[in-house]
Amino acid sequence: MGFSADKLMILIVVTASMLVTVSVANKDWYNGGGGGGGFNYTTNWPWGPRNDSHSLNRTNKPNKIIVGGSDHWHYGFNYSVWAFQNNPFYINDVLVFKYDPPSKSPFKHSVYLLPNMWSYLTCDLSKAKLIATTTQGSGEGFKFVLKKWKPYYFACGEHEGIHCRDGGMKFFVMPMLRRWHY
Ligand SMILES: *[C@@H]1O[C@H](CO)[C@@H](O)[C@H](O)[C@H]1NC(C)=O
Ligand SMILES: *[C@@H]1O[C@H](CO)[C@@H](O)[C@H](O)[C@H]1NC(C)=O
Ligand SMILES: *[C@@H]1O[C@H](CO)[C@@H](O)[C@H](O)[C@H]1NC(C)=O
Ligand SMILES: *[C@@H]1O[C@H](CO)[C@@H](O)[C@H](O)[C@H]1NC(C)=O
Ligand SMILES: [Cu+2]
Repeated sequence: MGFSADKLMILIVVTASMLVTVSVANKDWYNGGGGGGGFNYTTNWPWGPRNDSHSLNRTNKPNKIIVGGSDHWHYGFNYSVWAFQNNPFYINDVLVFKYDPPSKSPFKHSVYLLPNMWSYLTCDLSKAKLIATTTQGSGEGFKFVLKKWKPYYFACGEHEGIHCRDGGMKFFVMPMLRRWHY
């Protein structure tokens, strides 16, 4: 598989997102969560306005975040953009993946964790770990707790990676440490 300009672009975008995440987290840290300290959430963001009610709620409680919001987990939604727009995520936040089981829908989905950035960029599922089968997204959805301070690379594993590659069904998050009580 060649290294196309497209992939290089994604790499740059992904790296930029990490920097943005870190800098936002630091701002929270230094301001004690005050009011954003002049960081304009409307304009200082790569993809414009976003619905970030979860991240602006400055409590120490973990948030429960539905992946894709009302779009849930489906083919053809840009989850990497969604993840950008919903940063920051915090340790112990819960991601909820919702999708219909094969009995209810012709479109099957699943959730895998990819081992590293490269497998994420190339949608290489060969070393991926299945965390939710095609049936586990039904009802209340599949819940995944962001337990550690590390990047998590999520992808749908269906159609030999096509959902990941062409369907936008991949994103990563780097959960931040939650501020202490104040
Ligand atoms: C952020 O930028 C938007 C668009 O320029 C503006 O309408 C809004 O008032 C700004 N908010 C703050 C807090 O400066
Ligand atoms: C943002 O999301 C929250 C919870 O998901 C919802 O209650 C709220 O109406 C949304 N706001 C906008 C502007 O979409
Ligand atoms: C923030 O979270 C607290 C605790 O979960 C909740 O009671 C409160 O309604 C939330 N505020 C907003 C604006 O979402
Ligand atoms: C998602 O959006 C980003 C930014 O616009 C773009 O670079 C990327 O190719 C999109 N991914 C898909 C699968 O459409
Ligand atoms: Cu899928």
